[in-house]
Amino acid sequence: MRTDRTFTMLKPDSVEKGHVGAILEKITASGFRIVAMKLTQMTTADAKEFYAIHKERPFFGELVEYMTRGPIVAAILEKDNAVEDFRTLIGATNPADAAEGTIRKMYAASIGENAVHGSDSDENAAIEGAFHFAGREMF
Ligand code: IDP
Ligand code: MG
Repeated sequence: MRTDRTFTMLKPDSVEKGHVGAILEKITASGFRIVAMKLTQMTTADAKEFYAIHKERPFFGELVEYMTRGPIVAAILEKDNAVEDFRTLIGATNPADAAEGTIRKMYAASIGENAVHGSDSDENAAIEGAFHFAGREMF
């Protein structure tokens, strides 16, 4: 299992608010190389599958509505220790708890609309990257 790749989505709120350029700048300035990237929109079925682990949670319906309401930027990122380092860069799920200078502290509005996704394990990084990209779209 490789340990140098993670998967991210700049969520619909980031696209709506025009934060894509600033967030990508912060990601690349932090040493991540963009391996794959596209503007795309998840269907309801896509979001239910992507977030299936949360299907029993009370916020699941709200999460699916949010993640499908507009385009996202999906990307695969490469760096040593990618998963952990990217989770550090984005900060806590709730921006109120996120460290100063993290992407969620800077750009997230709430625990629900929290600007960015980051994979939580090497295994999920591979699954999530393959969910959004074909092998020929990875560089
Ligand atoms: P993570 O994105 O930091 O890994 P998870 O617990 O995996 O956080 O939750 C997935 C996503 O579900 C969050 O990023 C957020 O968009 C949403 N979410 C998590 N907890 C809540 C909540 O309590 N209320 C509303 N939405 C939530
Ligand atoms: Mg998670």
